[in-house]
This record gives sequence, structure tokens and C-alpha cells, in this order.
Amino acid sequence: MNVGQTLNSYINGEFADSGKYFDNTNPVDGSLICKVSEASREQVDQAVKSARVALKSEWGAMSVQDRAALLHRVADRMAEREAEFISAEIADTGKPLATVKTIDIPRGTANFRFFADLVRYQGEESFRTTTPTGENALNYTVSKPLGVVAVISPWNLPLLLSTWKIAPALACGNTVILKPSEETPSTATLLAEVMHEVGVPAGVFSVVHGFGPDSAGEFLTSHDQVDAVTFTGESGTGSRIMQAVAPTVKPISFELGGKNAAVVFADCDLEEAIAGVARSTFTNCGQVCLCTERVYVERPVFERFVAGLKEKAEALCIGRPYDEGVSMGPLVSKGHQQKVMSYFEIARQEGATFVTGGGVPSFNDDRDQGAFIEPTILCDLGDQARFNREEVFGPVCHVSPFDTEAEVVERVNDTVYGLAACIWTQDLDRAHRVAPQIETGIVWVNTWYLRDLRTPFGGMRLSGIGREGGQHSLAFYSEPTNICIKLK
Ligand code: NAD
Ligand code: 6OD
Repeated sequence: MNVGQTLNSYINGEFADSGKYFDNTNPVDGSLICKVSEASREQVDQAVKSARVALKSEWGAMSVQDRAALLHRVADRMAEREAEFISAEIADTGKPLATVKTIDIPRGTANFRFFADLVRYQGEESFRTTTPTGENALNYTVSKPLGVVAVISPWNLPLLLSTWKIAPALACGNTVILKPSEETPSTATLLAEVMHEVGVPAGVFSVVHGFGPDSAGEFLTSHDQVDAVTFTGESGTGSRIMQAVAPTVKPISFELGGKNAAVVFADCDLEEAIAGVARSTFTNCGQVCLCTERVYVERPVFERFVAGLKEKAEALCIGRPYDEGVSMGPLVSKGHQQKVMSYFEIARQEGATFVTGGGVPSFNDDRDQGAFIEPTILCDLGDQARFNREEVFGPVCHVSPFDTEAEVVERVNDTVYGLAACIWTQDLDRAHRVAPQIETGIVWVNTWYLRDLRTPFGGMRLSGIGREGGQHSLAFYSEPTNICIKLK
């Protein structure tokens, strides 16, 4: 892929232009990166049909061992082309080089290797049965692919989050159609090139570019020949996709939004807690679904905590992705910058105190056309304030004091979301007592975003449906058939 070239969809083993284009812009300075060809309804239909055919082709007949080996070749080739993946992800997102180099791209290859290895050693259940009337049988389970899986992915961790679903879906023998975010089409296109280069058969993996409503996203999720939809994105979009799949009752896996809390007890290692909350709030400019937006601090350490967090926020170096020492890039787009700024305005009207930030930094160069925003800390809002209830998805948190354990558990759980939470304490009994009371899919104690790909990942309430990770992914991406043989 050459920088500046038009990005096409990848359908049935070929790159295809639709004749209709949208702009892919650089959030650092608003410049045009390239044009992207928006897949038509006919092209999406073609992708689905070729994915159906591919299910019955050499791909369908391939042994698990060969499939796993092919996925390792995908990872190998991604590693060989790592520099291109890095520069493509940076162009689309504006993230600092160090972040893309250590998180986004390595996790992309790791996702393929992990699921290739996992599926290789996968067993199947069997039960020897004796009924109360003395009949004997052997039950065993055969796992089959679901069929054609639609993967709809967001812009915040483009390669990491799309491959988190593509890899297990392929490992289980499905065919996959990816609809990447319109904001970040580049690494998805590179991945299609890699699949082509290593010989993934035509139709097994396709990429359709475009938007959601009345575009590739909707064409795909409402297609009656798609067997399952796996989606990462906003809760409202999840709800619309649920309606689109309802007529054909497709299996869905949803990783959605959050309004994640961190609880800082007075007995914590305060320096570690401050550094940890700074990381969980400001990483990737706050654009990780797991980022902290609500912080509850036990009253005796409240003032010291806020002062320490302010110091960390003001020490962040905002700038261009490739500049030395830069720790925070822009938001993904001007549109998202406006959304985050609108929440700052809501917070102002609700009476928030801005401890730091709250605006757009001024550079007096081309970055003023970019989507930068200041790291921001707020205090003095009530728990019912809109700012404390809705997901902002920017580099911002609200900090409030609490007095008792029971009070803070109730306040943390008082939300329509349920994705992740962090507890900062040195009291092991308290950690074990509080963590299970938190109503989220993930609770971290004295850390944040420490990942083991075998663990269940996902959220409750508006934060999602189902869990992926390790066996949970293999369970979602396959269809079990129980075979019961009567024994004499
Ligand atoms: P989004 O919901 O706007 O878009 C996600 C994807 O869905 C994009 O590819 C988009 O084109 C597509 N889409 C939009 N409308 C659609 C429709 N009607 N039908 C089919 N597809 C449609 O989300 P985003 O702004 O790209 O990402 C940010 C959001 O994602 C945040 O809410 C964040 O919390 C959430 N997120 C959650 C997780 C998680 O693991 N829980 C991970 C990352 C991001
Ligand atoms: O690390 C992962 O596997 C994962 N799904 C992360 C999600 C991050 C949300 O933005």
C-alpha cells in the first residue's frame, strides 16, 4: 500500500473500486491521507456470497493444524511488514509512535498467534450416559464453524480490536467480512494484502469499507446470508445492530461503551495509584473503552490525590506522533474533538471545577487544524450530573471523595454501563471483598489494562453482550452439535 493511493475494498480475493469515495484525514493537522472507496450494497453482497462459497472450498476442508499454520503465516507476514502497519495506524489515528509500536501492532500479530495455538490443542466434550431406565449412550460434541461472520470494528485500536475478532473467527473455520471504521481504514487494507500474500483462499477474508447506516455496516449486518455479527463500538450502535439482526436471529457478540470507575482507598500506595489512574485516564487520549472517567477517592487522601493527578496530567507531552518524548496525540477526528468539547461545556454548565485542562491547546502551526485536546480533570459534580453518567471517550476524568466502602460500591455500580473498574488498595481482604461486588466484566486491583488473552473479556448492561477471550472466543465462533449414540 502506497501512502496517498486510493484504498479499495477486498472482496473474493481481489481489490475492488466502487467509484464512490470518502476522505481519510490525518487528525494531527487535518490533511488528506487518501481517498477510500465506499463499498456499494452490491459489493457487500458479493463479499457475503464469496464468503459462503469459501466455506465449502479448500478452506472448509482444511485441517485445524493447517489452518493454524496459515494463521501463523499471517502473523509472520504482518511482522515482516510491521513498519508499514505502524505508519498506517499512525497516519489514521495520530497516536504516538511508542504506543503503536508497543501496543497496537504487536497485539495484532499476537492475536493471530494466540488463537492459532489455542485452536490447535482444542478438545471436544464427551459424556458417557446411563439413564434411570438403564439405557447407555455415548454423547460427544462436534464443533463446527458458525459460517460467515461479520466483524464491525471501531477506530480507537483499529488493528488490535479487529484482529481480536478476526483471528478466533478464522481459527474456528469461519469466513470473515471486516467492516473497519471509516475513520481508520488503512491497517485493515494492509491486513487484506497480507492475507492475499500468504495464500488465504479467496472469499475467506474480505474487507468492505464504508460507514454504518445506509452504508457497508448496515448492508452487512442486515444481510440474511451473514451467520453471526461480532461488534465493537458504541452502545447506541450496538442497539441498532441488534435490531438489524433480529429478523434472522443471528448470534451476536458485543463489546460496547463504558463509564469506568477507579476507587482509591486511603490505604493504597498513593504514588502508584496516582500514576495508575493517570495511565487509565489519559492512555490513547482517553480513547480506550476501558479508560477511567469516574474516580472515587477516600476523603483523607483526596486533596493529595487530586494534586498528584494534576501534576501527571500537566506533565503529559502533547504533540506529533514521531516527535521525541510525545506521550499524547490528538483525538481521532475533529468531529470527536467537538463531541468531547461539548461534554466540557455540559460539565461547566453543571457547575464543575476544572482542576486542569478543559480546552484545545494552541500550537500556532498546522496542528491547530488537528483534533488535539487538553488532558482534563474535573471535580465538584454530583453523581447524577450528565458528565458523570455518559461516556465521553476523551482524556478526562471526574474525581470525587467518598467516606465508606459500602457507599463507594453503591456509587460505582450506579450506572447503565458495566465494563471495567480499578481498585487501589494495599489491603488484600478489602480487595477480595470489594472486587466481586463491582458490577463490571473486569475488575483490576492495583493495575489497569493488564491483559491475559485467555481471560473472559467483555461487559454487562449497556457495555455489551457475551465474553470473548480464550475458550470464550472459541465458544462464540463455533456451533456445537451433540451426537448421542446408543450403546448396547
Ligand atoms: P461506533 O459505534 O460509532 O462505530 C463502530 C463501528 O460500527 C464503525 O465501523 C461504524 O462504521 C460501524 N457502524 C456505525 N453504525 C452502524 C450501523 N448502524 N450498522 C452497522 N455498523 C455501524 O463506535 P466508534 O466511535 O468507532 O468507537 C468508539 C466506541 O466504541 C466507544 O463507545 C467505545 O467505548 C466503544 N468501544 C468499546 C470496546 C469494548 O471492548 N467494550 C472497545 C473499543 C471501543
Ligand atoms: O485487549 C483487548 O483484547 C480488548 N478487547 C481491548 C479493548 C479495548 C477497548 O477500547
